[in-house]
Amino acid sequence: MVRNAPPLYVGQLNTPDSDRVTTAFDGILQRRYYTNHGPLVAELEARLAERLGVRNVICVTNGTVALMVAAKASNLSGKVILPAYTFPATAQALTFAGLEPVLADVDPRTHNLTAATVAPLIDADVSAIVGVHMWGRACDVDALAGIAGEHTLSLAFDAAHGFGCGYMDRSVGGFGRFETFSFHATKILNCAEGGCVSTNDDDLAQAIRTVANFHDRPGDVSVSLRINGKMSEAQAAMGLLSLEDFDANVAANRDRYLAYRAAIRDIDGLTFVDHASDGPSNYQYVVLEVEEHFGRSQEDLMRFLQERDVIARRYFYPGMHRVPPYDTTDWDVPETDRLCSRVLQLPSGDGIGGADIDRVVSILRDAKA
Ligand code: T4K
Repeated sequence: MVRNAPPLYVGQLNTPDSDRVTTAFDGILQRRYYTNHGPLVAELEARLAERLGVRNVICVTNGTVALMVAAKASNLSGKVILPAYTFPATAQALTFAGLEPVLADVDPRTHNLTAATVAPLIDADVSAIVGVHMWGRACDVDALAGIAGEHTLSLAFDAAHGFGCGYMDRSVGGFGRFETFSFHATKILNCAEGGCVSTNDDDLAQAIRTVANFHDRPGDVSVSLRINGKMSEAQAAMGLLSLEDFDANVAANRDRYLAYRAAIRDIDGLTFVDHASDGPSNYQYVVLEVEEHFGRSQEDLMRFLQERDVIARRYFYPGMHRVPPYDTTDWDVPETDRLCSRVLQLPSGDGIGGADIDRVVSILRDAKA
């Protein structure tokens, strides 16, 4: 195979220019303060809270730990309902927090949990519902709040994909008891690795701060278990720079999304998954569904693309419900199975220009049998 172009990845890094990184890291070296709620973490928390319109943001090591510590600090118990169609971290974080994940199916159009998919799974052992704003599309938070309220359940959201997204005119970040974000390298807002919990509940925020840090600090409360989930100053420095660039990066993502969408819409057998039109989006992911009449399976198309250095991904194949430790139950999640065998993510993020999109689309057209 002739290779004439660099590989294109899902979630290419948005990188701040090196002069700004050097200045920020020089500051850390001069202060000789690397971690444990340093000034950059405090500043990042304040800026994130302002941006999300919430009272409290607690920055931690990554999005998985954010969900783990928030679930632990919320004193949830027993079973927690979450979507089967999600990155394994959502369930694994809850398992680490001592909870029993119960996997619900999702809506085929939005790829999100709904009140209808949750309802049949509620029993006396369920204490909470955790929605996931898949690809940044906010869940129907009002419907989920309705069913949670009816059964006196806690409601929370894994907003790993959702920074800068919204539900109608409300920003993701303030829904439910808490929401958790990922600032992994591949996310539009990134700290290299990082994450945060957002909540309007001041008492819960204090409990999360205590659970996430062994070091005693004023305001700590009594909790049953603690862990080291601290964000470092280096991570916060990257996050602050990324936040400065955030609006420009969203605008660039939107241009890429619209270019892909216009070019792919007429390829018979590929369904382009639109971002929500009823609220803001960060346009982070470019998502396709491969229909049967495309003539190639999702796996076959992924390989075809990858052999041509287009490193498409099939999140979340084969589905968390099909791998340990969750595969011992016979979950009734047909839409999740359908999505796991159809969905493909195309290269996205910084450095993907118009010519790259033309190249990807031309390979998709060549792949059509
Ligand atoms: N909840 C949900 C719904 C999530 O989707 C995630 C994570 C979480 C919770 C947990 O959040 P974190 O604990 O991760 O903060 C990626 C990301 O690692 C993960 O954050 C994300 N969701 C998931 C959907 O995708 P991988 O293992 O497929 O990605 P990775 O690291 O292989 O990167 C993808 C491509 O990007 C690579 O093929 C190469 C390129 N790349 C990657 C890195 C890290 C680079 O070019 N440079 C880099 O530095 O999971």
